[in-house]
Amino acid sequence: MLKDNKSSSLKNENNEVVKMVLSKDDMLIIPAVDIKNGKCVQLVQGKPGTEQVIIENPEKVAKDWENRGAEVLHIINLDGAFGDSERNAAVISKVLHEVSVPVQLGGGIRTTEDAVKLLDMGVERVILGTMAVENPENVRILADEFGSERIMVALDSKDSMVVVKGWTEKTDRTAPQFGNLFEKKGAGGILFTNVDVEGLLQGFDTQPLIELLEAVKIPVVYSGGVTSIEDVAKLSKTDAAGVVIGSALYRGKMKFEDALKYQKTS
Ligand code: AMZ
Repeated sequence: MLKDNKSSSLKNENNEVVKMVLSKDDMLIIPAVDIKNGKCVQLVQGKPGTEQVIIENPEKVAKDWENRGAEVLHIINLDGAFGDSERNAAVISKVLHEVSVPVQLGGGIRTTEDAVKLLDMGVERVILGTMAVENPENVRILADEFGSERIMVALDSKDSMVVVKGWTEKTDRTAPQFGNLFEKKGAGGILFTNVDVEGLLQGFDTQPLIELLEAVKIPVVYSGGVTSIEDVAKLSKTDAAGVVIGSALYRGKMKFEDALKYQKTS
């Protein structure tokens, strides 16, 4: 695919423009490729040492999701989220080189320079967690420079409060509160993760998502505890603009092709 710099549009091999912008009218089914120590892993509630899945060559995993029909990929640099973003730099650049579909990427983007570097490398949307909480004005700076569509904020919620720094530090605000703030700062989308249920493969309650959707106008992508096809069906009845699925796909609880049946693109 060819990419127009900063225009947020891609053209495929047939010269057709591929839609990149998240929308509440759509629901994208987005596979997660979480990277730790150069490998694709799945953690339980984001805790290091709980790896349930460890696969070599994340770039091959990413390419496989693309070949199976993923229109967007969700890549997380877990070492980055825990404070060591350099560790997976080489493998992330391999992933970006390997795949053609748009990538949203987060974990360890702690300065505007980190974000600019990744956006210039072809990441479609950077996901900002800790930096957005610590310096909300950086959301504004990046949205002004690259366009809101390319700036997503992560609202990771634990016991109803937003957590940062690899989910180890609690803030004093809820997801709707930070959602309002980041929307004002120009964020184009929100990744909402329910940390309490993430990786447990036991489903989730839609209420926290619905509360966030009511508080903001920008698109919200849901993540956390999505285990069965019924969970995906449940989300398709909300205004979620997408759903990130990790453990359920890697641990055989759900077939990606079945989940794709619930994908809505306008
Ligand atoms: O699994 C974890 N412990 C974890 C995780 N998956 N911690 C953070 N993250 C993800 C967030 C967000 O997408 O969901 O990393 C991103 C935020 O990273 P940072 O470095 O910007 O706070």
